[in-house]
Amino acid sequence: MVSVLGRLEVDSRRLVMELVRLAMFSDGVEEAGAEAVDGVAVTRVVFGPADGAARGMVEELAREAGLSVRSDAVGNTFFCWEGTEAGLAAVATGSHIDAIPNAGMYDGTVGVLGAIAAVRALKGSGFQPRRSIEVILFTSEEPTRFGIGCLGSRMLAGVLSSWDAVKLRDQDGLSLEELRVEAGFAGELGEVQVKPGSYAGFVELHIEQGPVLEREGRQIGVVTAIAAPASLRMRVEGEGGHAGAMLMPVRRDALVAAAEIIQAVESAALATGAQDTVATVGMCDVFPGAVNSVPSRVELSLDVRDIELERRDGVLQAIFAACDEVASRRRVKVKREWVNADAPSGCAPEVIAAVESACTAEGVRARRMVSRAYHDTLFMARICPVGMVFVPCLGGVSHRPDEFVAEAEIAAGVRVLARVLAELSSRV
Ligand code: HGY
Ligand code: MN
Ligand code: MN
Repeated sequence: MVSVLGRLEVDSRRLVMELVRLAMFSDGVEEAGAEAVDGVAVTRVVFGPADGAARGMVEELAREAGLSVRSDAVGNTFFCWEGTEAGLAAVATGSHIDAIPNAGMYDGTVGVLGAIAAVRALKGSGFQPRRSIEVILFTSEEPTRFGIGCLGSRMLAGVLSSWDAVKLRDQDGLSLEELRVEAGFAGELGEVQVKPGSYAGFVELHIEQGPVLEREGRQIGVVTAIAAPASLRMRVEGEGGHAGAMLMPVRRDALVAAAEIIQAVESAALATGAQDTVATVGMCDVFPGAVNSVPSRVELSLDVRDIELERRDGVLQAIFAACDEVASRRRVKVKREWVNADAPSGCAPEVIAAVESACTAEGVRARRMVSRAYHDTLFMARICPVGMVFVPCLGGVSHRPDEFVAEAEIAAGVRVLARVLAELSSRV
């Protein structure tokens, strides 16, 4: 472990204020009358007005910290601290600032603003990296706008081709092409994929989004693997009709069929008996959506994950079998469209070791763990050795306005991240 000059001074008060300031950039679609909870509700959809303003704030902080700024054609933005041997492959860190509707203010943002704070602390300690250190703001980590998660890191890693990316449209039919150019990201999508060997390592600071660290009184989670996410859209087609006049025996009610499918999704996940198997139907649109009309069509969005690929795919097969059974018994059609089905990623032993020695140097209580949430690290693992540093969140809550991380925990995460960056960027 590189002996970083002096103690790392992290101005955590300033960092928390920056997180609060960033949270003010929100598209504000909180449902009127939504249950009032503590915390700041943030919605920040990629290429929307709040996203643009938030990006501007982060760029300002990066420049202030002496980092250069450049963006690629899909909106990934790179803040670079040039190393003494800038010809060597860089070491990167970073995360995302987009937020799903009615989310919290720490998911992703801790990994972007915290990385800039780590660079400030390293500069303040007199450290000088041999390899350049890049803080990456990944575009569209959340699937909110285009349906697929980690759009920016998938393209950067070459997992999603520009041919497939140009087909992406949002719910209003607006294309990725028009939206990215309107947001100021021109250039060729084909140039987003980085050249092999561009990065010597990547480490992401992120909130745990689960209860383990808090429950065990640990300050840092040393991530060893990231679960395999799969998502798909389903369309259930029945027969619409008058809610009063259509007799029950002849009905082919799409919503009742969909309800059975949603139940089957939960049962298939529970049936594995493994706590790492999770499945969710997070979106359900009913057509025509009138109280006195029998639903003719339902669109469902499905999210199934597991740290073990075979087990996840077994759950998907069980769900498909249930769909076929419901379809024939209820005489409805169930159509499926894949959005993504990714393999899990393992973190690299050398990065895990660097995180653990940084925890020792900082005297923090840490434990190894898997991540069932996906992150941009899942795709950076396709092009370089990766690791993640988790900090605990209150009650394990995330993707909700009452998501919270204490200042001291954020500060510990930033100090550990800084030490890992110092270590990785000093290696030849
Ligand atoms: O869904 C996820 O795991 C991440 O928060 N986008
Ligand atoms: Mn998220
Ligand atoms: Mn996240």
